Amino acid sequence: MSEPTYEKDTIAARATAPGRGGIGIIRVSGPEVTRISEAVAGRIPEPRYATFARFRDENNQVLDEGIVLFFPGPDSFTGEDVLEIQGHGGPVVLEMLLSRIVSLGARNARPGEFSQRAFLNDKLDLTQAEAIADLIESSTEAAARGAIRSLQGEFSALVNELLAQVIELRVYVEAAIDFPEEEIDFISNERVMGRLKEIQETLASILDQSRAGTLLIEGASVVLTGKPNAGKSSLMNRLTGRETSIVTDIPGTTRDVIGDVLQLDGIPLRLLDTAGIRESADQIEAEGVKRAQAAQQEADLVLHLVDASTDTPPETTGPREVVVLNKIDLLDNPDDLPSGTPKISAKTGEGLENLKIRLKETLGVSDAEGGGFTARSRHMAALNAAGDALLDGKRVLEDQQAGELLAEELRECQRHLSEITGEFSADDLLGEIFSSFCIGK
Ligand SMILES: Nc1nc2c(ncn2[C@@H]2O[C@H](COP(=O)(O)OP(=O)(O)OP(=O)(O)O)[C@@H](O)[C@H]2O)c(=O)[nH]1
Ligand SMILES: [Mg+2]
Repeated sequence: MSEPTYEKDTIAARATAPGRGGIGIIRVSGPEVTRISEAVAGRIPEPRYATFARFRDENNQVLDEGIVLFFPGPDSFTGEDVLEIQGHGGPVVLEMLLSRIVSLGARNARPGEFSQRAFLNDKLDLTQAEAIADLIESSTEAAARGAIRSLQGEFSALVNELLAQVIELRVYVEAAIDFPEEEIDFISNERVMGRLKEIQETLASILDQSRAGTLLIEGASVVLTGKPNAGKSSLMNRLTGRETSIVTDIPGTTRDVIGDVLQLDGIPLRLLDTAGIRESADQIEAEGVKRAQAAQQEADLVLHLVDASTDTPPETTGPREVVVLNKIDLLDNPDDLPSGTPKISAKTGEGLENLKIRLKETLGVSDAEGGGFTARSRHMAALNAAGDALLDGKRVLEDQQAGELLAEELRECQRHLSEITGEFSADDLLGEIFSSFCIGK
């Protein structure tokens, strides 16, 4: 492990949520921690032992009493000296304590600054730091479990394994280039192509798992579309269990795009009900149709509802579009409908469980509860870019037998993968990531 890079300034922030609570914790990190501890708590507590203390202001008046914990660097969360002051969780008393600490030379921490220091001191890699924020933000149990797996380094381990494979191949290719008399051998060498394929397969499997992980954190948007009266609003209300949208038997009821959320086995879905698609002379409805079409463009998934009692399914569908046959309660023989298309009744609830299974399959997360970890779109983008570099590398090898160019693409691939764990990341990217954290984390 590299030497911790001690920051000059000492930072402080309340680590517990604002408002009143049984206890409130202030966290301090940096070179001034021991001096601040002596001034506020009258001592430097024994490392990692809960120590009772009275916290005093500059006139020796007691502000509060509670527990102090001292974690000397480098074996602390940030890698620096860290002090945790646990007082009573009232906003005023904590503010007084924090002001006292700031008057002693600390400054208020920026959002995510403790985690950023942990990252800079090699305590966490970037995916682990992101997992902390994701864990705090988790809106479902599956997301929280996924974030914990990422925090424990499961995602980084997969990426690092892949990275090691890429580096190994790159070294091999570059060595062959350095000995041109052997390069001919190397190009005809099946081993290089075989290794490339293996790396592509590993990457594809990580991408698969990340897709599920991204959904756990970021969710997916699902747009309901179809002709007027197909039952979109009825299905919306069924799925969410709330009377969010107005349902009437008048075609053209819904005009605005109406959103509600739904948990689908731990995946947060944003469900959008829209106006039925038809030509309309009504100015308000026409605007609704326009908005419906715009919402469809941006959706992760489109549920195209068809009234099976009056209509037939469309012949062609888009890639992210699932056709659903509704109102099967009105049919004498619903089994005669084409198989493979989900059949439901928004009115009776029939077929809804199958529809949910189909939804998950289409989103690519039939097993979200399984062994998923959280991932972010940033990770997906980097994995995709790494995959593109591999494809290009394979092409130059096949078409031009160009070892140099292959090595170049492998370097590119390596760079994208290192971006994920933060080994190679631009400062502004880091700033962007950490500034989205909460203060005190
Ligand atoms: N029998 C039966 N009626 C249904 C079903 N789903 C919806 N309906 C009825 O169909 C009519 C239209 O339903 P909505 O949910 O408002 O349809 P919509 O697609 O939102 O219609 P617009 O907002 O006008 O585009 C209402 O009278 C519903 O009660 C179903 O599964 N079976
Ligand atoms: Mg409607």
